[in-house]
Amino acid sequence: MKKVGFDSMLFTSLLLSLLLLFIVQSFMANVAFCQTYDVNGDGKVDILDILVWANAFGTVNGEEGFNPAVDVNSDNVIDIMDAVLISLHFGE
Ligand SMILES: [Ca+2]
Ligand SMILES: [Ca+2]
Repeated sequence: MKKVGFDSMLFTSLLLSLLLLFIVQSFMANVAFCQTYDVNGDGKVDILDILVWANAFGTVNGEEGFNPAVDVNSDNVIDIMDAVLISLHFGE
């Protein structure tokens, strides 16, 4: 039983490491692409941009409903990372 506990802890650590790596990569991708976070183009980053994100949430490039403007980390998936990145620029 102890071994199972250790394995799940190792697994959790691995997941956290991957998440951290993913976040760092997302930020670097953003710097490279100079993506705008004002996804609806009204001049500021606010809750309306999050609503635009929510409408496209869960879609991948090529699917109906996919909005490339909301894919701010350019990974061809509209997921929580895009919302996090938009949120980080909230009010700009
Ligand atoms: Ca906006
Ligand atoms: Ca994305």
